[in-house]
Amino acid sequence: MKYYYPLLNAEMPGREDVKELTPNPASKELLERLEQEGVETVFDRFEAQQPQCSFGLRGLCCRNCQWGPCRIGPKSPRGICGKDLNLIVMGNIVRALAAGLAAHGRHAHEVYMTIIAAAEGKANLSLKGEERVWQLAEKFGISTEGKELAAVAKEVAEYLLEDLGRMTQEPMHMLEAFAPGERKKVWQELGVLPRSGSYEVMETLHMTTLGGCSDWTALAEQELRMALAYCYSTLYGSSLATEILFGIPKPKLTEVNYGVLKKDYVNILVHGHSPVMVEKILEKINSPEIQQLAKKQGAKGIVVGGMCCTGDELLARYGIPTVTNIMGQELAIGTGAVDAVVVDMQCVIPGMKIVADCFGTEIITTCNSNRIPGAVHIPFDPEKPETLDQDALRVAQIAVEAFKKRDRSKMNIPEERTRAMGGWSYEAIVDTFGGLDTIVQLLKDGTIKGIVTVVGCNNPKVPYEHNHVTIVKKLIEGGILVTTTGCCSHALLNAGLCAPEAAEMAGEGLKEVCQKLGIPPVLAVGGCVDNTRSLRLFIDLAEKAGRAVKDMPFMFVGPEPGNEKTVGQGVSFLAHGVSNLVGFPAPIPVPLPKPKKGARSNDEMERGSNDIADFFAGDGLYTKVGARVYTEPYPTLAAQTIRMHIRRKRLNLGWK
Ligand code: BF8
Repeated sequence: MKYYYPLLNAEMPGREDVKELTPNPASKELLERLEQEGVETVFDRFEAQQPQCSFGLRGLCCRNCQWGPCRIGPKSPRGICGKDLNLIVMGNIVRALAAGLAAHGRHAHEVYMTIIAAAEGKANLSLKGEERVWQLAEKFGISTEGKELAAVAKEVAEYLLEDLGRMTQEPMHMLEAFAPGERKKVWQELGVLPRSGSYEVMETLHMTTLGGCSDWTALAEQELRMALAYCYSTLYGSSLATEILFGIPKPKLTEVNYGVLKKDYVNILVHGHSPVMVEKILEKINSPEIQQLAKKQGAKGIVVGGMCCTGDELLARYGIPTVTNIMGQELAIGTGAVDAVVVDMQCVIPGMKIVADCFGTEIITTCNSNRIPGAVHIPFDPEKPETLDQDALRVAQIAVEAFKKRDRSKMNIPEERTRAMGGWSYEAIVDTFGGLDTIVQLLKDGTIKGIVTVVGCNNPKVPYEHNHVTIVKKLIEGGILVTTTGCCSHALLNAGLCAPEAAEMAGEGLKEVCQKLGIPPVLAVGGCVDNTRSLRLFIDLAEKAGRAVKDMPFMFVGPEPGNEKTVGQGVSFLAHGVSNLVGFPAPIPVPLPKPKKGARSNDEMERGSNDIADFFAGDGLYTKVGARVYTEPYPTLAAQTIRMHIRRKRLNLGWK
């Protein structure tokens, strides 16, 4: 690989490495094409940034006040205020989690407010997930006697909003309703039960401001507290609330990948995270009025393709084909066939608009938090939902009218189309297997060796999508069932691992089960907020097995962590006792081995050490929650580490 960082004991790819290793031929084709056209992408900008700052890479730079920036090294082991390595590194990690919580919190807020708008009849939306409304009402202890669905849904949404904004020390409704009893006790003893998403973000920024908390272990506790707020007030809440609005997904077969775009059709990509306005836009796109408009423009029809988590949501509910993830967004526009990209919130990179301008692609923004200069802006505001229908119609019109402007000389759609199955909600998984008891039995008798959720972003520090696909192939070969979300799921969907035929690649046991049920060994469960579907599965399976989650053969894997949001994902699972494997060491300094005093050979090494690495990877966190973080950038070694972890858990359980 082109770049080697001895400080991290890791290598990073250059463009040529990416072209050689990326598993999707369409990505390689588009990369080469954009290179020929002289269009810059994330892959070029990554190279232009080399070498990256070694302080920043290890989390050793503090920019929290105007005295700094301060960098920690042998010459200056403390920042100007006196902060040491531990405080700076942990402060950076905890602030990243706060930013991630804020992002998912804003997403959750939009969904909760939309339920209220729908329930009050202000937004023209029906509540399709009736079953979820009654279930949550029961879990929250809301009386339903004599009440209409809408009234109960509104109360449920208000409970969820409380979890997002509570300022006083009362239990969180979602945590009380869904967390395992064993964990509540652990968290109570550790003193890490949170108040709400908003409160914990405020407290974290407060603790890490100049002259704030000087005890890194207290920041580490806040990390756990905030992860619980993140998990229950934003992720879990918004996943269930989206089901209230648009229904609980069921498995469905479709085709994905860049080849779903069609040259004579209007091609519209939907991108971002919030599934609210896009549902209405989809309704308008399917209306006779917009279909006729497309014909009038000379198109044979309209293709809608999904990117990032909005794409995952639509795949799950309607089988809308997904195209790509965060690092493929520029490549998708590079097909020259995309007429418009409709974006809502998060993971929409500024570089996308630059490529869009090269290809004449219309960008339409629909969230006031995610503005892009030069884009058409038609926002959705759940507190002013009256214009939702007319706004969605306008978005659909503009997207379709962009077809006329397409420069056909620049068009080059890769052929790749891949069969895939999406829609794996919690209920869909449990029902398909025939209940939790059956899954527990399959785990106990070793037919399925373990369940691993492989998720998260892309990161240019590893070869694009290579690690996702390599790791997962080796896991299913080893009889491990995989669930996936987010950008990772796009890599796995496009690689054909989410199609029932992929059962052929699975090891003995898992292969037969998947073939019998007609399902893939890799289950695409949705967008990143839907990681809570996998978490819920882990919690409920452990309960059925009569064990704690920490003892079960489960793991959380993020081969390409990128967005700040992923910090909270990993720590949420850790707090529940599920160990993590991450694909890149930063921003925790790696404890590199060093020669022993007087050593005469390279074999005589001492284990390097630092408190934060020990906390996450050693016994610090493990003694508190029964889980730790493994870091491995090389995918074959990563898969071996995961399989070893699963094997160790099985041995401890006495399962063969
Ligand atoms: O929430 S995986 S890059 S798209 S943050 Fe973003 Fe990461 Fe992709 Fe969805 Ni999740």
